[in-house]
Amino acid sequence: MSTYIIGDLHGYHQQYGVLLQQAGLCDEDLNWIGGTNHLWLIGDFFDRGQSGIQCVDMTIRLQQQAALAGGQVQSILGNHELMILCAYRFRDESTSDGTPIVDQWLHWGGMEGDLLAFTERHAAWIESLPAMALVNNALLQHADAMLYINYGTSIKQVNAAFQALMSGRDLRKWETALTEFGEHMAFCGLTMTGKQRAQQVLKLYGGNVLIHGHTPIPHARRIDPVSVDSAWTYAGGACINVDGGIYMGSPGFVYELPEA
Ligand SMILES: [Mn+2]
Repeated sequence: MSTYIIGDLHGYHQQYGVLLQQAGLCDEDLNWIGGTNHLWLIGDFFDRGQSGIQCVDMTIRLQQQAALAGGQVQSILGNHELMILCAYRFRDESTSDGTPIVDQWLHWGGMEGDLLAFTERHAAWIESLPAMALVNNALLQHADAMLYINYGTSIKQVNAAFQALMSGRDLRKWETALTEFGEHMAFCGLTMTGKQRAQQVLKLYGGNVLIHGHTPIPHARRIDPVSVDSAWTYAGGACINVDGGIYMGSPGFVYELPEA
């Protein structure tokens, strides 16, 4: 049994299908042939590209097929899932500075077609996603940001706090969380500072390596997206970025997580 991780899809379902076939997890009709293998998505299915809903629908279908085969498909919550859910739940309301929620979401890269196709089923699926998970002694979280510490000091607490936030209707709390998710590259910057932050997070939540998406590797490394076809290990080996930057033109990749 192997565990695979796919990074931020941002509405590129065709590239998602290509990656699943390349990894031997799906056939050409995009049915699960991955047997008992495990697949994790790191979040950010929506926005920028046109087909966020298709990315999620494919994932839900694969979850059902994989479960029948004794495998698993799971996902971490990304900030763009929180954004579209916010646009769906609060579509007639405005941000604290008076911007209509839907306008704000469009500004963040929202695609109108996704919101039109969004149903209560998609909302329930997003609300069930964990913000963090420990898999093979690797800590999986969507963002290279420090916000998780504001939600709890254990993975269980953080996941419960995000689930409470998403089932609640306090728009100001959603705004706070989305603002906090705006942080990127908390584990980069000055090498020692970034590495120390990553080690702090790992010490708190467990795991010997922190795996995240959220910041496209071509952006973080200032390299050509077309050349990005593998994960980026940095901060002295403490962090692995799995966001290839598919929406920027990277072919993307599937990261195989070593066994613990
Ligand atoms: Mn993100």
